[in-house]
Amino acid sequence: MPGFAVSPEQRRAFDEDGYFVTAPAFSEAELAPVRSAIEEAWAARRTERPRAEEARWDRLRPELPRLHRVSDAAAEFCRSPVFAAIAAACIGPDADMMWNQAHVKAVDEAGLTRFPWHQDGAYAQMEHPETLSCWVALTRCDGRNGAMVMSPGSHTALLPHRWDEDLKYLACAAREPVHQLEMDVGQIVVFRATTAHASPPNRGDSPRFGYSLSFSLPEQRLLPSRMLFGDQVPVARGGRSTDDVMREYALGERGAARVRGEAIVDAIRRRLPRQGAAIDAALRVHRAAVGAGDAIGSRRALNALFAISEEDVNVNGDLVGARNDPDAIVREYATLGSDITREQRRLLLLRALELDPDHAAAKAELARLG
Ligand SMILES: O=C(O)CCC(=O)C(=O)O
Repeated sequence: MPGFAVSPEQRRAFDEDGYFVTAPAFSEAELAPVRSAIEEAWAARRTERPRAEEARWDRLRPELPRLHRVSDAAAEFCRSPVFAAIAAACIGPDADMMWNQAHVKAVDEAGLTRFPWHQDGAYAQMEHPETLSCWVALTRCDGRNGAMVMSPGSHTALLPHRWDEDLKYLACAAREPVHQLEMDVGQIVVFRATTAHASPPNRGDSPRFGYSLSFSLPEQRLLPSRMLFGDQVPVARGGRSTDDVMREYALGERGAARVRGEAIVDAIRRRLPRQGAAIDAALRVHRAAVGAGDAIGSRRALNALFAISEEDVNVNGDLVGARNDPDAIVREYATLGSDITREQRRLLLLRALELDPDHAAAKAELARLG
């Protein structure tokens, strides 16, 4: 949205309350293709896991991660100048999107569409304290259909969390005061990784759609493992949107554009050492599209560039690399039935050990697996 900016009051609220809510930053028309991508991913998810317990979650409260890899609309949404402006105001002139996922709440059954109180930092604690999440309303949200509830001032420390087996989510104690948001389509709640939030069940009569994206400094690492985290999609460099920087880089402009463009490309090459050919191909397509003045083609080429990944494997309905909590992995492992292979089991345990090389239970299970 041209002219989108974070106001001084919003920036102050980010420091003092741990969050702020923007005016509508996207129109219904801008969000329509994003919502279609979510609906498509949700429909696909509902065919993936036949076991009744998992199928119930996929139907009621699916989390649909990394849509930027499968949908042009989602990829372009993630790199929107709106998020570049938020990142520039709250993180700094250089920022990456680390993670994106849609949250759907179907019409509730048995209270299962609620999210318990939690801090996103409990799932993925980053080195950089200014790490933030943007939760975008794709349907109007209020108390009836499960709008977000925030706890102002809760962001000063990471709280202890435990696994809520009923809701399959990490949960902390509720923190007073709490404030339930009412959000129109296109509004964003921007909050710190340590801001506690929750949401009640969807008691409305149609699904509620939200999209959550997290941003931090480039090449952020998880604590305590210091592993690089997430997708590292650049959204802002030198306070400018990635698409602008990459366009100037493709046009061969000298100076800052060239330095920033080269740094973006070098970082991708370092992270994906086996994908040199795919990276070169996407850059060639991008350069040709920019040269031809083809705005859609150049955006699509960047979508393809930032979707390149080392092979990640889907196990039990989620990408292995999407799991960030070694304890949760080992608990999940213990409940798995016979419908995943030995190799998939091994990959899960290896992921737990990647996150915490000293995880005793993961080590023991891996030894048992042989
Ligand atoms: O979609 C919701 O209601 C909650 C999502 C959430 O807790 C999050 O994005 O961290």
